[in-house]
Amino acid sequence: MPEAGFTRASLGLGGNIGEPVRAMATALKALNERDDCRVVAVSRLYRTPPWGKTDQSFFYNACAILDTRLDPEALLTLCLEIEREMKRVRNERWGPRTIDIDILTYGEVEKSLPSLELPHPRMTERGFVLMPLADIAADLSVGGRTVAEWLKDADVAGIEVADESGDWWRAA
Ligand code: X6L
Ligand code: MG
Ligand code: MG
Repeated sequence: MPEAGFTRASLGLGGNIGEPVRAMATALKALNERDDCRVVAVSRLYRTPPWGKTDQSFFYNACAILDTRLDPEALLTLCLEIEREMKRVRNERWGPRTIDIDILTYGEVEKSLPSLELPHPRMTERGFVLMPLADIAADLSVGGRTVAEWLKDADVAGIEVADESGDWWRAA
């Protein structure tokens, strides 16, 4: 249970150009250093084949559990700010990126705004999200099933563990 005033959220992180692992680690440290956010758990690090637009490099992906006092919109703004500080450039849709930080879930909130849909509408189809998320939140309920249940039906072909430890982000 998060401390009073905090809501437990889950994040998906990924990247496939430059130094994506360092970028993901830097993002997690930036979140953890804030008074209004605490990184509670981080998954193993995964190397994953590109989805959607498949003619690009493999990605690194991971997930994190974050306790935060920010509301969903403020958390989204913060994630986009961190992406921008890390020089993310938004070129083609689904194309290569230095870093991507997605809010997957925010407490039990279900909402649909043009800028933010919770839970993330496609998280339950994506092996590169479900596999890391199952490391740290297998029993989390999303759309009526747990993360572990969604993972059983997901395509995880080609996904490999790149770092077995949950603290790869502290050293990077
Ligand atoms: C048909 C059409 C089937 C589109 C799938 C899937 C589109 C995923 C976009 C899709 C479709 C996405 C990552 C990625 C992207 C990532 C890996 C996306 C957005 N982000 N592949 N592809 N990891 N492995 O973080 O997720 S682009
Ligand atoms: Mg994404
Ligand atoms: Mg994104």
